[in-house]
Amino acid sequence: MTKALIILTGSLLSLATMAQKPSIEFNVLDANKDGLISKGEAQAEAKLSADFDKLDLNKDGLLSKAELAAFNDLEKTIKN
Ligand SMILES: [Ca+2]
Repeated sequence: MTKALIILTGSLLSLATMAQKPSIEFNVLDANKDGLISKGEAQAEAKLSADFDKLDLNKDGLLSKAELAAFNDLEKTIKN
């Protein structure tokens, strides 16, 4: 019984985590599915496009998943 409760609680927690998904979905932006967001792809999100150069930490003109995650973290920080 306790075990079932723990499993249930665990599922609820993962649901809660899923609800807090990143404000911007990497997979949605990555139109050509090459695993990187180009400047063109970033234009789908005005805010992301505006901050593109700031987020492109290694200045390769592309945003990696990690770089986008940094953007989403920043967004959360601003909201809180
Ligand atoms: Ca891409």
